[in-house]
Order: sequence, then structure tokens, then C-alpha cells
Amino acid sequence: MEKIFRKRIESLFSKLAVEDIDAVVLTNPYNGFYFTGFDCAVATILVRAAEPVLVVPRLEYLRAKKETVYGEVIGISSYEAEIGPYERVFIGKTWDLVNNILSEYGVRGKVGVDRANLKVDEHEKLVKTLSREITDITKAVVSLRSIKSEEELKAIRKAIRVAEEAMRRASNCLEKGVTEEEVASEIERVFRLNHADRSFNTIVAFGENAAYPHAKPGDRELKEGDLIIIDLGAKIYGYCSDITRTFICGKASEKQLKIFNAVLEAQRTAIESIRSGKKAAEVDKAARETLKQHGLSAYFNHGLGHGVGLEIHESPTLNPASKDTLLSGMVVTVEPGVYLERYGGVRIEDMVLVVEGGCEVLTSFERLFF
Ligand SMILES: [Mn+2]
Repeated sequence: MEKIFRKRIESLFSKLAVEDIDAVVLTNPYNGFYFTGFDCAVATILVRAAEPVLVVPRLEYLRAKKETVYGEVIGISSYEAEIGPYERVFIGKTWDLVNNILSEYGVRGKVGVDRANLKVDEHEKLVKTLSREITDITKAVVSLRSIKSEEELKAIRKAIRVAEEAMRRASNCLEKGVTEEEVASEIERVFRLNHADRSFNTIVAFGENAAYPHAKPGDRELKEGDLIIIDLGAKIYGYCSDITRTFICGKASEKQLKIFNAVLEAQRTAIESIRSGKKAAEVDKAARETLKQHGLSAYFNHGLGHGVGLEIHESPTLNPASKDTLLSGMVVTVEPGVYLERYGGVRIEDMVLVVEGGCEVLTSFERLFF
């Protein structure tokens, strides 16, 4: 395990080599997790050729000691209080502690910070306190995280397996009279019993509620003729999965079939267009053009997809404005949808792994149920 994290830190510094950066301070907890295995650090300090130092809230100190794969842990508290004999706690401000640590390690040059995560006033405080040149290294971290290693793919595949088991369970619950909340709770029971968490709030939407891409499950009961959107994701070892299926209660109407088949075709066209080197915006366009041919593109009100990893939405982004290029090793969703006010909606979402010359569809749950 330690080797994996060491390698990631080395990769980061070799990416930053041209910028002459000797130390990095990460404030996004997901970035911290990626380099140390602990998910809750307020600051993760990486100094070239040294072990990482994690600054964690005092109450997380023991868990951090246990879960951090390698490196030092220091608890932080903003107020004076008695300290336990086994604790290492700094009383004061986070940036003061970070500054002390950098000085201890003799860091005088430029410091890289994942600035995208920081609120403006926090960034100002950081600049003042560190009194060193600071440079934004968000891009380097984002691009490292977007390419998944074998170990990460293993975790993602496992998260997908649990998600698909939950989708199976949910699809077996779709009897008339069941509520959205009841189906959502069955899904989350499957997660829990498989040592998984949810990657995001589970979506179960019946009938007219399926017109809201991010519908919240409520007490709506399932009725004959309803479109049903279920969007769920499990999280295992920190890694997320994300899958959506659309079902119909009873017999599908012609209009429902027309929408469903258009979305399915848009998804297929987009998936077929994916390969390493392809512009993400082009893949979005492939789906949008297909929906246009069916007169439905105006009802596709979100982007085609997103990267998935430690975060449910991460780089790259697949939408018309995206500047991202898909590369081998990226894991992305492909999720076209059509939503009609007061009627309902259809969305079909799968996860794919970008490879040379194409992609591997990681999700395997059937898409057609009627
Ligand atoms: Mn998604």
C-alpha cells in the first residue's frame, strides 16, 4: 500500500518539476486521501523526498493515525484544553501550523496549493501566513486523479458490482403502490450490507417526478403507466460508482417507447464515439445530435457525463463547453436524458473506461425491460 502512495507523490512532483516546487499543501480532503489514504485532513503537506504530514481535526487524530498509510499526523484545535497522553495536538490556526512545518522542513521556495478548493478569504489568509511564493497546482492533481490505476479500477469495479446488486433489488420492488422512499431505502440497505456507502443521494423518481434529473425520493406511490428513473451509486474503499436505469410500470405507451429508444440510441452513439484522444465535447455532441434527429434535444438539460473516482463528479467533464480530452485510463459516465414537464423523463447511464481506440463499458446491468 505504502508503495502506491509513494508512487503517486513522486508522480505529482515529477509533474511539477518544471515549476521548481519543493512542497505542496493540499486542502481538498479527496486530494489528501489520494496521496495518503486518509479522507479527512484539513491540510496535507507533501515535501519533496519526505514523508507526508497530515493536519487533522483533533477529534479525528486517532482514526487518522490508524488509517493513514504513511506519514505523520498532527491534530489541530482552535482552543486550549487538556490534551491526552497519546495525542499530538497543535493549538492554534491551521495555516500557522502549516507554516511551522514548512519551516521545519527547510522549505524556502515556491509552495504548490490546490487553490480551487479554497474560499477566497482562506486563500488570502494562507498567502499572508505562509509568506512564500504560492502557486496553484490544482490542475496537476486533477489530471493525475483522472487517470485510474489498476488498483483504483479494482475498487471502482467493486463499487459497480454493489450498485448493480442494488439496482436488481430495486427493480424487484417496483410493484404498484410502493413509494419512492421505500425503494430508495431498499437500495441503501443493499449498500450497507455490502460494506458500501452511497456515492450520492439515491434518486428514485416516479411518473411526473422523473422530469427532474435530480429528483428527491418522496411518498409518491407507483402507478400504472409511470416512467421510473432510478439513479444510484455505491462507494467502496473511497471509490464511487454511478448508474441510472429507466423502467416503466406496466405496459409502455408509444410515446414512452419513442423517448426511451431515442435516449438509448443517443447513448449508444456517444459510447461508440469514445476513444483515447477524443474531445469530451465531441462525445456530448454525438448524443445531442442523435436526440436532435428525434426532435428531443431541447429536453436534454444537462451534460452527457463526468469522470468518476474518489468523487462522484470529477475530471473530465463531458458537456458542450468542455475543453477536456478523453485519455486512456479515465472512467466516465455516459448519461443522456430527456425530461418533459408534468410527464416524466428517461435517463440511461453507464460507466465506461476509456482505452486506446475505444472504451470498455464497465456497467453490465440490462437497459431494456419491456
Ligand atoms: Mn452521473
